[in-house]
Amino acid sequence: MHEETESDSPPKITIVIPIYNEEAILQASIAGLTEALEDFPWTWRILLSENGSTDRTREVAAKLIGKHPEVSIIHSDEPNYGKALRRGILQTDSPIVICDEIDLCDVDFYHKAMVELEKGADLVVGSKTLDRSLDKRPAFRRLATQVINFLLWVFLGFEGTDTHGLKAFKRERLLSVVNKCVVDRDLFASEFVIRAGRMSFRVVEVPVEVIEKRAPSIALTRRVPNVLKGIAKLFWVIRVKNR
Ligand SMILES: Nc1nc2c(ncn2[C@@H]2O[C@H](COP(=O)(O)OP(=O)(O)O)[C@@H](O)[C@H]2O)c(=O)[nH]1
Ligand SMILES: [Mg+2]
Repeated sequence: MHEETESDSPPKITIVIPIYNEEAILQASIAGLTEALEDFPWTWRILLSENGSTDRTREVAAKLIGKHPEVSIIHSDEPNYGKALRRGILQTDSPIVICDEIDLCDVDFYHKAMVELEKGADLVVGSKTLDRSLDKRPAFRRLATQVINFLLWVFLGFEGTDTHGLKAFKRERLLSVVNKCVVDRDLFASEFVIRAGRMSFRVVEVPVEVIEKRAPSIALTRRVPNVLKGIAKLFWVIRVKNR
């Protein structure tokens, strides 16, 4: 159900998916996602936001776009998850943005999120740690999520249960939040959720089931220094400078 209406209005939803070195699963993930969205009750498009890939990701994406007119891609050179997400959000003109990941493609979350947005939420966060969530990632990554949540709670006053991963929101309402964010890479997603709460937007969490199609492309240990640096910067900007 991705045909656009007679007018030139954008689809109701843009699904923004940051991708980096995903040649192995990109084709199958998008094929599966477009198929799962065939009976989706809202109009949609998929925007792949790629940066810095050194494998055949862009080549695979180009072939996909030829086959699926509802899929498009933007590219830049520096590998950076946060920048990719931000660029995708700013680029689209759909009223609703859903942020997904290529190893998840969780249409069940899209349904749950649309219900919450229609009930009045501004931002819906898919949480891996609620009672009804199911997190099939290895124990050390589940622990890492808890540790990050704890640091965000202590240093930034975060009161929720997850910030990284699946999200859906009303784009225009949340643009001011995106524009206030000062960190990129992994921590952009956390800053976005925390700021939305601090700016009194209605943030709702829904439980998600996380069954990844593969392990992360960048090892957890390599991400730690940047995450700690990001938390320190956010502490300074948000808690000390109150910006
Ligand atoms: N554009 C872009 N996407 C990235 C980058 N790093 C990870 N991603 C994408 O972000 C999503 C989640 O990455 P993943 O490696 O599974 O890490 P996880 O979120 O910790 O599980 C996937 O769609 C990746 O392709 C990056 O540097 N740039
Ligand atoms: Mg993953």
